[in-house]
Amino acid sequence: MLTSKSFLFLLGLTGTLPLAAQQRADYPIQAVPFTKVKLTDNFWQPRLQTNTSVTIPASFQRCEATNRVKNFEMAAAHSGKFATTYPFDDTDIYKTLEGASYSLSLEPDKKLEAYLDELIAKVGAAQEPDGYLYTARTIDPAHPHAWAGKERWEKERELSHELYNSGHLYEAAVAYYQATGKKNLLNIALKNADLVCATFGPGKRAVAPGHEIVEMGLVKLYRATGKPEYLSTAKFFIEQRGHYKGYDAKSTDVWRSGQYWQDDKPVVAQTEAVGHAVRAEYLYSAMADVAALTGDKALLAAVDTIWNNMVAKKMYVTGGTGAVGGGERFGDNYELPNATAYNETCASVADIYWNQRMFQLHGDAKYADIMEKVLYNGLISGVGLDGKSFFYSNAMQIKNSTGFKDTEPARSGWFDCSCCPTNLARLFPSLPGYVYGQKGRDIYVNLFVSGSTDLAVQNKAVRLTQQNNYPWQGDLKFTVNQAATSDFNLLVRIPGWARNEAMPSNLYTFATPSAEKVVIKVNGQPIDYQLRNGYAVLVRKWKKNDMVEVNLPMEVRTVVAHPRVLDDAGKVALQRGPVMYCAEWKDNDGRASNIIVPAGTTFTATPKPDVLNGITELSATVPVVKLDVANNSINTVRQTLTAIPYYAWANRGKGEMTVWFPQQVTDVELVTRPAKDVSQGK
Ligand code: FUB
Ligand code: ZN
Repeated sequence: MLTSKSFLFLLGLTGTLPLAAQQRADYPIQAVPFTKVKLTDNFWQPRLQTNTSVTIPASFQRCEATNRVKNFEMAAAHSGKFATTYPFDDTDIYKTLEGASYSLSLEPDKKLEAYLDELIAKVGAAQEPDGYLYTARTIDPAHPHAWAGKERWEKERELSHELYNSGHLYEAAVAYYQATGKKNLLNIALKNADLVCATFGPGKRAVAPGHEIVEMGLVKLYRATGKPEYLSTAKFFIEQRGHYKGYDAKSTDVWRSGQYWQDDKPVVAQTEAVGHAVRAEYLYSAMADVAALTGDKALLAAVDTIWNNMVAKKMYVTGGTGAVGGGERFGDNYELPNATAYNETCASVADIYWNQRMFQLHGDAKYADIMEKVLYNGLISGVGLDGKSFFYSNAMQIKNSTGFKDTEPARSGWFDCSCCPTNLARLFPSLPGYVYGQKGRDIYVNLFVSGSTDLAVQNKAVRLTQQNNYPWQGDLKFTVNQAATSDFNLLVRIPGWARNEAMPSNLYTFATPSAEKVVIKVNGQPIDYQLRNGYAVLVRKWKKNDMVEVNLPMEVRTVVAHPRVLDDAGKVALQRGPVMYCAEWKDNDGRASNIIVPAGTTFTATPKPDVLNGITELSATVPVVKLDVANNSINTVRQTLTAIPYYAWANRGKGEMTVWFPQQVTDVELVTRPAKDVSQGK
């Protein structure tokens, strides 16, 4: 891994950088890079391994089999016909390249690197002499993709995705350079970025990019090279939103009003998370980046307001976002339907990026609480335990009676629009980078994952080791290891859920408060600690082998939604630690929609190492509604409810699933006729 200094040196830029770029403002808190954090746990480490050994190879294989690679070959030859469906299909290659690069940073692999070099050569060959790179036009410029427009960029505001492709290219290029020190992909990206900066900007062309991410990508190039144009162009793009004259401000249609593209108002006037959720959350991530790097207070205030809106009114209890399928978008405030929940996997990926940045800006544990919620629930539900089947949308409820038509009841290997599998492929290997943060002497622990990290605190090396069996057990152990005594503050996140807060807003609350307290010991002695912004602040002169133990209460909690979430009225969800649970047909006599969880139900939590790659299962005896068709009657019987982690559903065939349970028979949805074309199980 190269440091940014050596990187600047290699680019020959150190001598020419303006002072402002050398002493640039930045996030007050730095994430400890993923290359400095080694995971040894049983929850994430196997997933990262699967990503490397299954997901990434499968992604490349599918990019080849579905002609995504062929598009680059044809663009290089300037002959043929664009051979896939969408003009952004190039990005599946970029995203997989990015994930594979992170993987290489963690685990060198000469064969993989050679394959990436071959692929990069194909990408380079498809680039036009001035840097333009977009196979959907270059293959046959006289007949570009229907979404691309006759001329370059002419449909960028709508659907061409030219700048979206660029953004993913930049992210991949920085990742590959950092992993290998090779500039092959980086040079392609810089050439493209220089064209973009020469084309767009004050006094040049203006556009609010139709699908954000070029802004985040430009910021990464700016960090890597120090070239101010990359940052100013990112800022320029963000500031273009809300100025297009062709919308109808009064329209309630998300496209006609411009909301779909977050283009209905200038960003500093935006107050709600709106429109296409992936677009939106990439925009908000970029707003945080630019606010951090420029100190733009109005941008910061806007992104804070939007975050509050999303977390208070537009997020599922699993952390999923983007409730509405039509437009893959955020709904209105409190519009969080279960039977038609959309929750695109990419939106969860984007949400991790955004919340990490918010944490780095503010140092508040609430952002890591959201990251944790998304990671353990709505994000990893997106990939099957096999590592090669994926959900595009993440349902909250599957009802047999609807014939599985409303939501996606089973994962698929690939999609025509295959953004989600490749987005997961790039997120997983970078996960160790979300565990710790540092600001001078303050070391933040955001995620609880066994493993170790090597830090430098005031130029002294400190190794911090975590041992735990999270998320299944709440006893966490941290060992501090360094040669000499060291003065630093260890800030351990005390999750909201361990402080009687189901969500850092009133969108979800626990049905009953818990009296259990978080206990912290240092070298075996209980200590009083100060809680600052959700972190237990442990101030100490640390000695070699000092040990901190934190005990988080792992009771089963029932969660209720804000009364304005109509679909959850009279219902509860089940949570243990950070994990949300669901009931699936397989464990519950073939149904899930007939289960009632009355107030006061007592649950047992049982470790099941052999079930679904190792889970803790919840069970309780509860009433369930049964039909007696022969006697034309309905009654309730007592039955064991078995609940599994939400992320693990749909790994054993197709059938009913629910996250929210009615508390009384009045709230059971008594539509029970099974659709004819539906079979349960495999
Ligand atoms: O438009 C590119 C990607 O395709 C979006 O991020 C996804 O929502 C899907 O529409
Ligand atoms: Zn997606």
